[in-house]
Amino acid sequence: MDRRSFLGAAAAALATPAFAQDYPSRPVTIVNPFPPGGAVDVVGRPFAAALEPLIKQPVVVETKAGAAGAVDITLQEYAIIPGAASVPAGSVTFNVTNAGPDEAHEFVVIKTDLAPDALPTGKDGSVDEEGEGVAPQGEVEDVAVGDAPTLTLDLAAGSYVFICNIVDTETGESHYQQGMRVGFTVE
Ligand SMILES: [Cu+2]
Repeated sequence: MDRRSFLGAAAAALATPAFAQDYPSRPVTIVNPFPPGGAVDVVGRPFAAALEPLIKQPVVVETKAGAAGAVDITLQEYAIIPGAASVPAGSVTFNVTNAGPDEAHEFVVIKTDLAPDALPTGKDGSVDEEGEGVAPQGEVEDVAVGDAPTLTLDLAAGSYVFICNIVDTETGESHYQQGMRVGFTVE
């Protein structure tokens, strides 16, 4: 449900005749699936305050963290594929899956204004995670084929790059150089 239909549904629910009688008999909770401080939150709290004397019941606006800030991430040879191009700032849960078919991967979240293919690298081709212009926010290491870990981070608005920074010890190939890098936006 988007913000507009959420508010529309809330207004419609309150416009019913039953509302003017003895309903509701218990505290009312408005669940806001968007991050605190967002458009719904800004409208929802004054709305709740105005509602309380009318229905003579406490009205609580509850923010469900992560309900909107979730992104599916598919790792494979050799790409990182986000299920969305952007997400609202705040708590973000990444649902990571390694689709393989053969190799373990990792998922590293880097805040940077650099292009995905322009991060500073070391001699082995891997990204220097302490390099200039690169601010790692968190990661999941050693994700085996078929594994599906989650990673929840508190992310500020800005530009990000997701990478897999594994270097194959047998072939010496860097997964980053092979294409496991993609840009992402937190709004
Ligand atoms: Cu990899």
